[in-house]
Amino acid sequence: MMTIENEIPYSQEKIRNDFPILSLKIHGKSLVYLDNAATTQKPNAVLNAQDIYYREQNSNIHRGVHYLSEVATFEYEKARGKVKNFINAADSKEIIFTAGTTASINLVAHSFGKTFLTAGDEVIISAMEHHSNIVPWQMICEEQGAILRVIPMNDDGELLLDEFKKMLSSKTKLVSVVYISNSLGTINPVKKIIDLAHHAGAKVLIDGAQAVAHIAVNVRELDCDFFAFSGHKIFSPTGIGILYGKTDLLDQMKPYQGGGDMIRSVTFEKTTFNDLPYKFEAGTPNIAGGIGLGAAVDYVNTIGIDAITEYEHSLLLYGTEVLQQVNGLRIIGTAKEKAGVISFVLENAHPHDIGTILDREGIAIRTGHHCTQPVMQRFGIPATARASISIYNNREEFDMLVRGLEKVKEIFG
Ligand code: 7TS
Repeated sequence: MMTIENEIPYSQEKIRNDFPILSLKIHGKSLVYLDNAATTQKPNAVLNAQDIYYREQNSNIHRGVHYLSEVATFEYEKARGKVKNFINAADSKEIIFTAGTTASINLVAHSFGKTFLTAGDEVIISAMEHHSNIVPWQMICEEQGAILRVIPMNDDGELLLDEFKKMLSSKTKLVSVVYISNSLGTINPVKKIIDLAHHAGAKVLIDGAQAVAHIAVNVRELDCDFFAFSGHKIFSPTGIGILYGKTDLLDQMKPYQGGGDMIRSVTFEKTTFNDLPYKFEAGTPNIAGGIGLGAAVDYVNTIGIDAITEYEHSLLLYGTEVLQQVNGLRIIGTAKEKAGVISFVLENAHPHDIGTILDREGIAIRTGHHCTQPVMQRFGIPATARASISIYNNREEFDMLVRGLEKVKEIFG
């Protein structure tokens, strides 16, 4: 077995020690956490930042002149700046705090949709979208009389770009696609998709939920119009996320929700809206979550996103190799460009049974449709078992997963 230390310039042992939950015993066994596509664990740096906020800085933001409010506002806005730098946005006002990817996509669907979509216009998504990048578009298309179209994929789980090209026309107003599929692991050629869509005059939203903790994201290089992600998939708390949007577009879009903080002045006759990003941030936000996300970005920067990509890729290759040796196991999602998500089915065993038996071994994987029912329909299966990787995982854990699967096979034959 290869050592990890020569592959990542930050020792595995140190990384594992940064995450207190990893030392838990589950059913008397050491925890093997391979459900990172659902949510990542949190390092001490993030836990401490949240704790300090609640113990020493807790106050509402953007309103008080008192000391605590100024400190809380400063820390929250500092976190916004960290996210801006992390994804290379042009300006902090393009970074909108939301509750997560789902909230970010709903914001764009509603706000862009109400501003720009009219009857007969088209929105294009792909066959491998998470439900959160399907349902909001179905809802707004129905409301506005627009048409929703879907880019198909091949048996490896790769999008058919030639089909996409044929779909594009002057009617296409928005293309919304996932960067990395949560159920197949496919890394989509989003730069190419963005360029093609722009050529047709359409705007592009990238669902970066599974990308942001695993590969470098540079929104200006991609030239995407919107980019959405969740904090909890990048070592931060739940209930915080980001919508990046280009200033000129966000400026033209109607606000999503009304309330405090998003206004400049209110009378019963007329309300004027606040500047970006506050126009889209109605109400008291998840302040501790935002500060936690800032700490998570610092943490990722300490390790280095490129080192993370490289390490996780080598672990993906190892995991794929050992899992393929399990008799009767079939991997779903075999794209050439893949990230650390391995979905599989096993002969004679339902994914839920696999998950339950592995749980008794302390191994956490996800089973089900992963909120991508159309992907399951495309592959003619009800569900998969899914192991998904983060920086604290290692080869021993994949060896344990394989031993766990051998137990499943003993039971189900
Ligand atoms: N888009 C993708 C690609 C996702 O993987 C997820 C969550 C979402 C959007 C929604 O993110 P949320 O934070 O707003 O819920 N994916 C998963 C998963 O694979 N297992 O649990 C959640």
